[in-house]
Amino acid sequence: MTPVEPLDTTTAELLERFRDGKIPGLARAISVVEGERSGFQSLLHTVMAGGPQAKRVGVTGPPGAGKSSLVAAAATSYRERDERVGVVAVDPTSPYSGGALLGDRIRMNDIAMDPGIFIRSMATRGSLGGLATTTKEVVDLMDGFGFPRVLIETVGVGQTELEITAAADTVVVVLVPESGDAIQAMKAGLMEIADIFVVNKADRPGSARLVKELRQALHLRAGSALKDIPAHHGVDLGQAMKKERTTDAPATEPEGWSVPVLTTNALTNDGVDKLLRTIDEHRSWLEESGQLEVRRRDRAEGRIRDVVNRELMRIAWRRDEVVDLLREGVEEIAGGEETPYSVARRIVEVLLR
Ligand SMILES: Nc1nc2c(ncn2[C@@H]2O[C@H](COP(=O)(O)OP(=O)(O)OP(=O)(O)O)[C@@H](O)[C@H]2O)c(=O)[nH]1
Ligand SMILES: [Mg+2]
Repeated sequence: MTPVEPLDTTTAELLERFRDGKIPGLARAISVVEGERSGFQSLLHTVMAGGPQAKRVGVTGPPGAGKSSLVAAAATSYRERDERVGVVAVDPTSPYSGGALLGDRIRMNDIAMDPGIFIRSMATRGSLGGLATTTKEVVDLMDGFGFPRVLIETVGVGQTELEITAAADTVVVVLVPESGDAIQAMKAGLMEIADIFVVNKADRPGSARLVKELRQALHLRAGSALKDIPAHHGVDLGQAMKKERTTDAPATEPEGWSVPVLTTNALTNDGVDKLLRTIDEHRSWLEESGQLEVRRRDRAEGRIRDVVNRELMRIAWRRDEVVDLLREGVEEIAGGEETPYSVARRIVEVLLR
């Protein structure tokens, strides 16, 4: 394996605590990575050397849909089964930290004492508006620490919602009757990213209608996917599509996973067991179909790009020569001699020299 840079003594000591399974070691490693402190790349490199192991489940959806409540319910259920679980929440409102959410489910004392669960809320978003590279790195730390399952909550606001696929193997999209109809979900690109749809707040009016609409939308999508396949082997596609649209069976994706639409009430736990079973079923499908490998490769590619972008930016803005050109350029632009484009070009030329 290509070495990154040798571990300094502080990082080596930290790694030792981390490897010992000490929660403070994990917390410290997260701070180092979040702060991009010295040695963080070597730390991640060492931790990730074994490849991904954890089952990564992303939970996304519009603000207030009940994502945190569902994640808390799921985490509680895993703990009851003695499964260790890590939670990463990109959640500006962060109900976890105050214990408001988990308080009545797991006593905060128990959580503090329980090395089997670790929750990290992050208010960070990437500089480009997507899921921050740091967030994905924290997921990797939890994986490397040995949590067999990592739940990732991201609040869906437009495009960033779609980025959950860059961190999770299984994507659960949580909607509520108030969040709009299936057409909106389609427009937002949610049909493409959802492995499982959950209509939460099933106690509220309109949830049955949303479930029905989502199922119809999924059928339509499966139908149009079918339409793209050239007709051969004498299959009557028109007939097949008609049949599919009228059945009540879940829509089948081309690769063979039927995106289910489930209902939950995160306050009473209704439907949560079924959701957890479905997540496991999706896992089995990922493994058996080879999709897990495909997704992991896509993620690896995305991560290489992320890290190269970040490294290039560091290299660029750390060079005195570049900073000088920047300062001069600002003056030249003010004097009407240059534009940001001519200045940027000069900087890039210096970097590539
Ligand atoms: N009636 C009802 N209320 C729910 C249900 N699930 C969650 N809530 C309530 O909805 C509110 C938002 O829940 P959260 O779990 O914080 O939702 P969230 O999607 O994590 O919210 P953000 O992270 O802020 O986007 C809270 O007041 C919950 O108690 C449900 O199934 N039924
Ligand atoms: Mg939340």
